[in-house]
Amino acid sequence: MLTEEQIAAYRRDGYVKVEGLFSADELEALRSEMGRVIDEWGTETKGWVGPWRDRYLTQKERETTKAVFMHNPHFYSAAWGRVLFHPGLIGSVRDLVGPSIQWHHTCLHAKPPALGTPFPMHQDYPFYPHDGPDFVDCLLHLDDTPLDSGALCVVTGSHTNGPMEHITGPETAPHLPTDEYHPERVDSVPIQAKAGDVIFFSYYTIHWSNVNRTDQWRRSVRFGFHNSEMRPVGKEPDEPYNNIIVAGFKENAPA
Ligand SMILES: O=C(O)CCC(=O)C(=O)O
Repeated sequence: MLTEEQIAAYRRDGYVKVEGLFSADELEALRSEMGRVIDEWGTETKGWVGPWRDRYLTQKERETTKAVFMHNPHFYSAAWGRVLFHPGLIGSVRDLVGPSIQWHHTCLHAKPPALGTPFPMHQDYPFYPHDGPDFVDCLLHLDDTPLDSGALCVVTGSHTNGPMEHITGPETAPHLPTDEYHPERVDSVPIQAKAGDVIFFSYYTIHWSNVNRTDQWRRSVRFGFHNSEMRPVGKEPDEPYNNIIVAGFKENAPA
């Protein structure tokens, strides 16, 4: 599904952007169904909370950012359920971490026009720690995402750090310490995207994104998939850690 170059880029850089996985009709259905899901079920918040906001936003902006986040769009729309078995998406994930793939989550991150919320520098690992590297996040863009819409920015090669210490707690979303990890201190690469593009990135890859300053929505949906041999960290052996197998077979091997 992916080329040798794309697979090599993912392994080297910790991310790769892939175009053309979805047909125009598939994309249009996903865009319009998501619009309906947001209209009927969405709730606007100001976005992730935490002390990091003081370092990423002016005082006025801190109170006026907007976000619509939503898990499990397939609870509302069959089109979104079918994506979990989309040959192009799952074939690509298999090329990166396969052959046996377990779905972990689907989550909408929508940044409304003026002033869609930013995200601080972080890895996704602390949100859902597992016992290996073969966990890939797939950011499907539903809208064209130019730089000033808050495009995803990644720190190239940072996945080789493995899991890093994050600021965590009940009052904050996990994020890297802002004194050390802030876009002004650490170089990152912005990945502008077209609607339909998917950015595959390791859950170890450091990333962030800025506010949406355009007059258009910037909607993207993150799918998390991992090799089915991996197990969540910190769960008792008898706790359930099963979820939908979207490719291959989950063997009952010791973790
Ligand atoms: O959608 C974005 O810009 C970033 C989202 C993010 O940080 C994440 O998916 O972990």
